[in-house]
Amino acid sequence: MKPIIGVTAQMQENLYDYQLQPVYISAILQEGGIPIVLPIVPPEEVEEVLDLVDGIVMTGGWDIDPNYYGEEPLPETGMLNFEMDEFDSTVVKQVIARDMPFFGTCRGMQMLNVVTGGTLYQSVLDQMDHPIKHKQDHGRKFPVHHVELVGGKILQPLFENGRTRVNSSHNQGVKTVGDGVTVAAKAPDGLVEAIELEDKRFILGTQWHPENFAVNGHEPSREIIAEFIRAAVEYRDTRG
Ligand SMILES: [Mn+2]
Repeated sequence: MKPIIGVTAQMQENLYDYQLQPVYISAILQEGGIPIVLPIVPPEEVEEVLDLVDGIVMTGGWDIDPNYYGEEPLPETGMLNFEMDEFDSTVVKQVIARDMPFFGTCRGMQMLNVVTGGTLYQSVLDQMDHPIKHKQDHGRKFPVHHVELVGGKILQPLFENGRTRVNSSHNQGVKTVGDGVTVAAKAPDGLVEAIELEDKRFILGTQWHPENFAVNGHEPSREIIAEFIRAAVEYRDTRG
């Protein structure tokens, strides 16, 4: 049986509108998982929702409320959604407690960092000294900047020369990392681009979107998702 992968969606202004880029679904299907899109439910219902799945893909989306890491919002902070922040942060907490496989991209990676006690740049462009371009104007199918693979157990073995070129579509970024968090990749301007919880089965966040490369046959990106799916199978088989 294929593993069931819960995929978070973005809630729009209207409570009844969800948005999800189909590429997440395609990439999970391609590597042998069965994706299901998760509704945003109150924190007390998250546990039962997680009982239904073998892994979580936390997708990109709105900025995270800076109150989560003890800051007042700067004018540069973008759109916030309080129900999503509450749901996503609860999911991350419980995923870590269960040691359930987790792959977060963009906002999903930032949420992993914030939940573990890290902080964010509310605006990479305005708060970093000499940032490179992190909000590309072209499609995510094409890269914009390099990253160096600097640590962790998941990503580094997949990129032989220790370096790759990634897409980039973010306003916020990791400023300080959380507890137990390993920095797995860095951009040339020093910005953290991937994090892992090394003592867990598979908990990975990438600031970029490997799913867009994976569906176009980029082997290391495909392998990131394939390894996540394998971890979900293992999790399912060992939780009894
Ligand atoms: Mn970037």
